Amino acid sequence: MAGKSIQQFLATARAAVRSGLKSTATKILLVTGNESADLDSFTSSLLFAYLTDATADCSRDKSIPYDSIIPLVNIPREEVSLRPELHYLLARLKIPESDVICKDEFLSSIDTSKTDKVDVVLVDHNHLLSDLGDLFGNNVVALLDHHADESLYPSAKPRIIAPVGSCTSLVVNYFADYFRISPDEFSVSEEKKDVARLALAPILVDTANLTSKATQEDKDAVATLISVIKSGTAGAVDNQEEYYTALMTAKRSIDSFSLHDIIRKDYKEWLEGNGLRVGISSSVKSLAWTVQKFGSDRLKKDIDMWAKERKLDAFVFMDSFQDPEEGYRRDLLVAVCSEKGNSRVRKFLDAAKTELKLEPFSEKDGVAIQSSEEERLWCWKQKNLKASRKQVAPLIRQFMQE
Ligand SMILES: [Mn+2]
Repeated sequence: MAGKSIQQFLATARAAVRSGLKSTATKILLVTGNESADLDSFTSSLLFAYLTDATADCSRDKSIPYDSIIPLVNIPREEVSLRPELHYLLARLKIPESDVICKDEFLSSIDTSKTDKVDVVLVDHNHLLSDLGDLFGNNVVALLDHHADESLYPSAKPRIIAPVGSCTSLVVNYFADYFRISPDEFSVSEEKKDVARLALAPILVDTANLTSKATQEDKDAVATLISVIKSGTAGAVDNQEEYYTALMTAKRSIDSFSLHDIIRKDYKEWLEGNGLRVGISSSVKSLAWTVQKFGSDRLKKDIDMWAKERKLDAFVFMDSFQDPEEGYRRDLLVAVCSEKGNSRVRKFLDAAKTELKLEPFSEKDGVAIQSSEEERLWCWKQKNLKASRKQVAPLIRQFMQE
């Protein structure tokens, strides 16, 4: 079996997008992650698209009724540069950055008046938002995710939502047959090892190398991938710890970023049925680092500007980082951005204080930004370390929806 490598698959898909997908005969399967376009979203979509194609090639009846399978990075091209960990992973796998397919490139390649030509697979989210949602919200045919279930697309097949550490684990386990090493196989191909290396990256990052948030599914997926990567070698070629450390170092390399970039880098936004909008930024650097680098006035001003740009009613800035003394830490900053948001944010805060175990900063934390009733902005240490944006978003949205 001489299948396409993952690099060749992506280059082919990118070429199809470049030459245009407007032909009426073209039936497209679009596989997209969420709008944070983190490693998990990037990898889940590429992996699902590639394995859908690769496993169809293997079967005798070519039963996949698509002319093109497109893995999509759900951000405009210009935002790719805000993801140093993606840059690192692509370089390590020798995938040209120009081969990844971004949202703006895809949308200008298709005839947006013929949306019935596009079937959609959602990975790493279960609600297709913004312009993609407007265009293809009725075309979701499959979904695999690990966020709170919004009970949409009941006919999607498969429809797998499970609270695993990384959505990529769900994709790996869904395609377990592809990774299974048959007893007569002496060593798997380098092509397949690269697929496993790709899949391993987000799982290690999302579970801190299986030390946090890892479920049995994540552990099973990692065991599967490692056995593929190590097959036929003495085991010294790939080092899991080194891989994890290199990915995390890349992910934290944001020293050259502007504050505006830090705010928009890992950002998600929700528009509720009543027209209220909340945005949540997540940062790999502490609030203290951010305030020290840019100043509290500048931070407040940039939050203000961002809220206006995005028409927000509430804004949340979350961080997670390693404190040299206290270990793993989280902080939470919450800002009211409109009159409508005011009472709702306050109700959220009442609930969040216990739910997220919020505590005021102490002198030694050195965070030179003060909660201010007048400015309607508050910040805390978040002692509930398990609550990431996956938990914080549904909590604040519940009050925004009222
Ligand atoms: Mn994810």
